[in-house]
Amino acid sequence: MEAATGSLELDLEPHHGVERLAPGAYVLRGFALPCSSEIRMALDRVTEAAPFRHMTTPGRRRMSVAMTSCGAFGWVSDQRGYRYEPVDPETGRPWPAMPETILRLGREAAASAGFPGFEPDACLVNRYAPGTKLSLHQDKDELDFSWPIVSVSLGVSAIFLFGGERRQDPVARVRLAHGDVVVWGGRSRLRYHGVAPLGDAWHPFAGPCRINLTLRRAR
Ligand code: MD3
Ligand code: FE
Repeated sequence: MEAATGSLELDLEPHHGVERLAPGAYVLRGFALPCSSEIRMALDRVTEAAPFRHMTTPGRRRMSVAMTSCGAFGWVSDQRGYRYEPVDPETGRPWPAMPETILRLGREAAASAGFPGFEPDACLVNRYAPGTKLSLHQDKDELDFSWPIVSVSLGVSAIFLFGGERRQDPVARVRLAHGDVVVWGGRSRLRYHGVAPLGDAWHPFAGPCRINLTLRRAR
């Protein structure tokens, strides 16, 4: 600190370390903790307007993850395929707006990982009950892969499966706990990933469930 020259360092917020998982993939442990109760209330408003539902894959399989969305676009899967839509097919209404607290978290996490200017227009909300898993897949329904995806883990911890660029590549296992934020960009943006079956546990945020938010630039 340089009190005499007036160059004071501002250090009001606790400092979060940014841990690199892989080129372009950064874990911000606990980054969402300061706003978790605001997110909890915001999610109640989102799921009141656009309730969680189990979508169907193009191969007619029911997904075990319950999903909804907020923002200008929501992610939809049905027999016709995967895509982003401005209207929720269940309610016939536009998806609920992205809550300001979630939008701000997404911008700040992306900037902290070296992606300034990220303005998500879609937030997919995934809910995992005990035993729910998400099979290995790539996220490629977005227009521009130069934008990262920001994921926010809430509630019960999960083992995240982080593969490579090909489905058969080896898979690393990473535990993601309540409040952890991961930014997936650059060379990691198109890597295969999934979630191992959720264990039986309890967390005050969502009881037996894990909630994951993924903030995306869809268009
Ligand atoms: C790595 N969700 O919604 S978030 C999904 O925990 C999804 O609900 C998981 O995969 C979940 O599509 C994982 C972490 C994540 C999200 C996007 C990625 C990891 C990623 C894109 C590229 C590489
Ligand atoms: Fe994904």
